[in-house]
Amino acid sequence: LKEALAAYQLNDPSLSIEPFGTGLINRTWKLIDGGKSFVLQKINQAVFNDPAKIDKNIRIISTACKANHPEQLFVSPLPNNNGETLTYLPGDGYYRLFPFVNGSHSIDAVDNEQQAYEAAAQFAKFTAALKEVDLSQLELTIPDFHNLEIRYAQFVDAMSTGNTARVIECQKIISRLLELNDIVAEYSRMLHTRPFLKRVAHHDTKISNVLFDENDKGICVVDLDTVMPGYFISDIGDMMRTYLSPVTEEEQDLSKVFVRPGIYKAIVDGYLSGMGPQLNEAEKYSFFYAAKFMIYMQALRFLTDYLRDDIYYGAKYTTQNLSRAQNQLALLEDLISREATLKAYPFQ
Ligand code: GN1
Ligand code: MG
Repeated sequence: LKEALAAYQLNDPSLSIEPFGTGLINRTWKLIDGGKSFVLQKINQAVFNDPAKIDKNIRIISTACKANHPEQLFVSPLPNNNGETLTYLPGDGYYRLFPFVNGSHSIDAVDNEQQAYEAAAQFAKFTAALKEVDLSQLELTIPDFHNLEIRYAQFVDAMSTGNTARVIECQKIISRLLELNDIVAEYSRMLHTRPFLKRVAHHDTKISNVLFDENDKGICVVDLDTVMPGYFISDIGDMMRTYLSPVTEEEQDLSKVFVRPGIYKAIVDGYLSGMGPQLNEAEKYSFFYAAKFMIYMQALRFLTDYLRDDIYYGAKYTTQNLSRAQNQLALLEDLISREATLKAYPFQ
């Protein structure tokens, strides 16, 4: 990391460097340089093939946010020695450095309704603050990132082109995911009838992407690599996916994976607190669909990766991506079993 650090004049031999966070795609380190702390990140170029697009989007949204909502904290990448917010090291890759927000912490699983409410309110505030951004200015950092038709097609393709032994091993979960493809049909209807508006969406609203203060109040959102035009179901969906269950997507004991209705309500309420006035009727009635959409898509993505020998997410143990897919399917099954009561909220 020496060269990357030198690009930011971080040359002090006493600098401490430690791997940081639980992200699956980029590599992240926390640095402590005397009294100052930073977060250094190396961008995964197999996933983000044009990091300049990320840099451009962050510049656009940070400018808009600072102009219209100076009170809102926005963590922008710091300039390197050349004044650029993206550092390219030939033969190595792309890096950026962020200030560490003092007094902040993140969590990997939601313990209580306040955390869920606060996180949802932060993501709502984020999209609401960027209402004026011209969407045509923003780059698609990963085209079709949350396009469920395409994710489904990739899954079906992996069944014939993937690792044959794994395809056979996974027959049961494959059949169930195929059976649930009404969720894709509903997405297709949505694409054609366009009930949802495009806005600046975060596209990775997992709980670890929210900074909290010591009283569990939300400070701001981070991880802006997939910020691009999108639908609110992406953001609501990923909150539901990662906050509803008391355990993370890594949990292998499926009896611990279930939906907490109080958390569902806290997400809806928190999101409406910032975005209520902007959502249209169709959107307000689609919170439940958003949850189904994202949990199903993530189950497909993990299983597709397992069938393709873990080329996207990698795996710390052989069946990790299969087990993540099973975890997501268990969550989806429990969600679907509660459809009648959850869907009614908050429209009794
Ligand atoms: C990836 O790297 P991380 O943890 O922020 C993925 C998300 C998935 C998530 C699952 C660019 O996010 O879409 O929901 O893993 N990001 C990308 O944990 O694929
Ligand atoms: Mg991310």
